[in-house]
Amino acid sequence: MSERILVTSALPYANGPIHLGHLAGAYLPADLFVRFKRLQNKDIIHICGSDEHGVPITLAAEKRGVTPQDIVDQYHNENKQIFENVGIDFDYYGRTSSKAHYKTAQDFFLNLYDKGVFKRKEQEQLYDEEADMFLPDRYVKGTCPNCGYEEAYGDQCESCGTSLSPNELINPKSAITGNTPVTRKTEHFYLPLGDYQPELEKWLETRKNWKPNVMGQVKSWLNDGLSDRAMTRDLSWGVPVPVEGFEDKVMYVWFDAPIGYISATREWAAEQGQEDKWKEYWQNEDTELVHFIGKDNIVFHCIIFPTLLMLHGDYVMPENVPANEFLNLEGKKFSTSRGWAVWLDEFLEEFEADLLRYVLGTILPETKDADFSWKDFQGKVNSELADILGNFVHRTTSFTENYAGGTVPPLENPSEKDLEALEQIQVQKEKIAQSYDAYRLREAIAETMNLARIGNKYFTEMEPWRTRKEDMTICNNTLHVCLQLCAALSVLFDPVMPQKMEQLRKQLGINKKPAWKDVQRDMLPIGTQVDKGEILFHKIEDEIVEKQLNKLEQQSADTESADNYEPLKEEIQFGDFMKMDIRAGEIISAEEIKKADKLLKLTVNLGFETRTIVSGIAKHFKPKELAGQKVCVLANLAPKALMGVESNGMILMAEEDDGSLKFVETDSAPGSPVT
Ligand code: B3M
Ligand code: ZN
Repeated sequence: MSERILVTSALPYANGPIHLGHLAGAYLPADLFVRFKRLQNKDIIHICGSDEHGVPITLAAEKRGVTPQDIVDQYHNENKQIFENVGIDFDYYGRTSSKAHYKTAQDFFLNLYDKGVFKRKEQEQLYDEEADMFLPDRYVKGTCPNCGYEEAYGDQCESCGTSLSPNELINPKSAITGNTPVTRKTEHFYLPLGDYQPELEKWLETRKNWKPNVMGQVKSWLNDGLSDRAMTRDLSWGVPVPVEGFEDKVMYVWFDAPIGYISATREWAAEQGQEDKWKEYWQNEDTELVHFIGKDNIVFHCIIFPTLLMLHGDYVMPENVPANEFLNLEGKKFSTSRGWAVWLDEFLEEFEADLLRYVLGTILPETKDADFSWKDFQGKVNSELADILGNFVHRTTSFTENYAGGTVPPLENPSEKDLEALEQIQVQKEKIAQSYDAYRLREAIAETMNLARIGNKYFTEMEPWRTRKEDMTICNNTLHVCLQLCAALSVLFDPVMPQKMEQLRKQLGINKKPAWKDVQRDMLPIGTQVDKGEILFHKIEDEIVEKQLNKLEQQSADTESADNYEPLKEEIQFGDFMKMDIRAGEIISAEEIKKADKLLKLTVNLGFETRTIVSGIAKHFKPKELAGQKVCVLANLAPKALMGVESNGMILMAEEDDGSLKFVETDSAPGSPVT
């Protein structure tokens, strides 16, 4: 390992809250690694932030009827706080809507533009005539040409994982209006990845220690042959393209987002008053750049961004990209739209962050998809944290308090077994460090728990409850060894459970946080005051887990049924509403209209006048049953001729999900305003 390490975690889109799946993909593994390296006193920084551009953001804004800025402001702040609450300790959490980011991204773009890297091409792209816009990426949905999934996005099929372009979708539909798009010509800058493939491959060959799941995916991209990728978009939300004639276009989100790592590092440096410090991390060959991401981001971090970095030339290339596979939930894919998720903020209302960090850490999807289940969560908390680690610490500290005067007893004439147990501190410490260094974090955690297992077993075998009556020297030796093991654990487990380990160190009388190198068999000086303190881990009862399972089922059922409702229309202002003049009315008579089987001609009493209104309710009501029906009428709607009859207003109706219609009734006197 080199002098300096720069760790980045994928910038989450600021379009929704963070769930357990996100945490297990990138942020927890990154944080474990960084905390371990910090204990080793390495020069390491952890950079992350919000990805605030791209179609996921604008679509979320459209759905909610707010601006993209509203969306990113909300989720940037929320997500930043959630990460803090779960103990993900970033050195800097930036955002790609910042001025500094715009500047960095535009400089980067111009650098490549000036070098003539981009190909300028005019191509046919999908266009929504009603919404009057091009439909890049997720603005189009349709059938996947690869697997036939009908809800595939214009950039990717979530069912089979194939990456797509909008033109490839069968039966494409606009995500905004549902219309079938037309095609129109538009001009964009393309990155001709194929031209740089040989150079990229040469560099990739030097990446010997990448995970097989990552290299496997990279190889498959390379085997298919890399093709041109558009780096600009016809959208209004994003970093403006700094080239004349392209002012109304923005950068492709995957062009600007990874540059966000650089911008955030610059902001981090500036915040410390050392403007140029970011260069030590990005522009010094002695720095190792490590990207923690989920598997769906592999192509961007292992192929596209490295190509951009290579072409720019001023920056370090990634040393490693230890991407994770996906985490499932109770055997099914996490899905925000289907309500199948455990949200972090809600989780943390019920459970301590360290419990989650431990359990998720033991099941990280490092080599294949993994599954989080509530039963498993309970099982690991109860049988590992409480029964092994917690029990070992509790036995040791309470025995010390009760029978050794509450201080660390000396080690006198240690037995073979005592020495063997002490030896394990060094043995496990090395194993754990090796695992962390190889990004095998599950293994690191398992080996750490193994030290607690060794301690627990040793305690049982030494039977201090017997020796305290027979030979206090032996009992003291046992307690001495166990206390040293507890002290070692309080550091070795620190990357995983920082809060709990601080609590443990307090109990053990360790006031200053030790470093990794301080973990030794004699870490705790003889005579140190030990306090049994509070129990570290409480068991989780069955009802608690059942409650969570029910909540998940309920949430998913609620979300599914919410899907059956018409989506809300775009937000309007109060003034828009006030323009409508709705009045109480009463139908006097109704008659059919020739050749119009859906329409009825109604005569309506509005108090101040009687009007003719044509209404599309013929399939639902018979003319003769309508006389006397109380209604609400939009009375200031411009007149319109329908099948030769002039209609002067509109009758308000409610439509149920089976398509049936009901009148919106009022008992008020005809002519009364409805507001
Ligand atoms: N926002 C995709 C994601 O959240 C994307 C990552 C950007 S990393 C530069 O999965
Ligand atoms: Zn597919």
